[in-house]
Amino acid sequence: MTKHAVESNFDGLVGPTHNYAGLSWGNVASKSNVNAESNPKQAALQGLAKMKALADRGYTQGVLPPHERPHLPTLRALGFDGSDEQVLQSAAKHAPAVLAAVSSASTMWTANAATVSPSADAADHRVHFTPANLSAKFHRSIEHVVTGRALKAIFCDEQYFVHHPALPSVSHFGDEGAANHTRLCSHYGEPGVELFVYGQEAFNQQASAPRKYPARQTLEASQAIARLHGLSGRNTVFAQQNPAAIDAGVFHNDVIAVGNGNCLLYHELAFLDEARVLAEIRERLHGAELEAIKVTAAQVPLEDAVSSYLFNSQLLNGPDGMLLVVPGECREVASVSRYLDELVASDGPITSVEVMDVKQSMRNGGGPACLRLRVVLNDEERHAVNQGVILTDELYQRLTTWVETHYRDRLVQQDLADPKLLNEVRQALDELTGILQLGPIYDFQR
Ligand code: SUG
Repeated sequence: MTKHAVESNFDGLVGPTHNYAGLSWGNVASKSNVNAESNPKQAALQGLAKMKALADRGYTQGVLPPHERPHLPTLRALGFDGSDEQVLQSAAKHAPAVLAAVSSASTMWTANAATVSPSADAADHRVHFTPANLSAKFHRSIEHVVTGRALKAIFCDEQYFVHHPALPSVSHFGDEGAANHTRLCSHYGEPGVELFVYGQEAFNQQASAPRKYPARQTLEASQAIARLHGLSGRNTVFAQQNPAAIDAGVFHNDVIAVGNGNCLLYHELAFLDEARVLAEIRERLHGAELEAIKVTAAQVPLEDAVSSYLFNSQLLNGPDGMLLVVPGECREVASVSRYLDELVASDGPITSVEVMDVKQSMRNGGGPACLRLRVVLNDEERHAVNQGVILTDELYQRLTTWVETHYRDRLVQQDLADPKLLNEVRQALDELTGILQLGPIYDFQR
């Protein structure tokens, strides 16, 4: 029997050290804004405003906490010692790039937090979570331990939820989580097709690979996740990303395609073998008709897709068709803005577009879809979630006040060595775990 289920979105709350350090080779926005001054307070408020707008529309909206940054345990593991102040000073003097990496607020992009498979797809009928090892980038590779703790604190009932450790943290199993994973289905509560998109095969050097920029996700990692989650060949499809797209700055599949329900919106350069991918999805879609909306390069050139982040939108079920939540930049790029008008005027499943301002995150290559982790939950599972993280009007007000109280409105690279910043972060996060009822998830609390 099909159970009623909804898609909930868990957004990453932007952390107090949000800054532009140019850490992500292959991510065009990150490189072009290196050393720009950031505004962590504005970034966090923009993220909260997006969450509130979707909660107000009736979507189940959750919050995932930022991590402790700068991350002192990592600096100590790398040989910096003494008091916290000495560790920071020494790292700033001898290894400023390392200090920048351990200070990134990159956990805000929770599409990279984990891969999640709904219970309707899994052999044991439980929801499966695997935090992404994010091994392609040092600053992101330190996320998965605390991400795992946060997910366990939120989805804690073992009757419904299964938590796997991250895959081995080596390039062979590079895993970027839900940013390379899309689920298509007829109803959320029914078995669906899980589409795993990878950039490269690790054990087959002959296979085509990008030349300029790194492929962060391997086929072998995607296959391992599917095995761990108890998925079968009948509900999985593996697709290679077009290497030309990666070389144009498409570092995750969610920069070039987005799916929801039976609808897949994608650019013609998204997949290497588009015909096979679509045929396999159609074959496994359990009776539902796939609505594949292909955007051609003539409609939206690849570089416009990357600069506008058209595909890094949230595609959501609405009362009268689907809603596409796009970043403000989409209205600034002529080809994309024109395309969006045509899209909603057409007879297709996407009937409305809403624009969100997440510019602070966009400057680091993170649009609306990067900021959220989708978790499909049936009614019983939804009740089993730690309700402390579900956004209500009251929680929104509390978090807004919390941000206004603790966040700076200006941050540059030199500030990262400031011991006062570390204390501000710890004080803020200590309070936050109380607000969200998470318990002691941070290293400094243990
Ligand atoms: O991993 N940017 C992130 C952006 C992640 C976007 N996520 C998805 N597409 N789902 C990344 O490249 C830049 C940080 C800096 O340069 O300061 C950064 O990590």
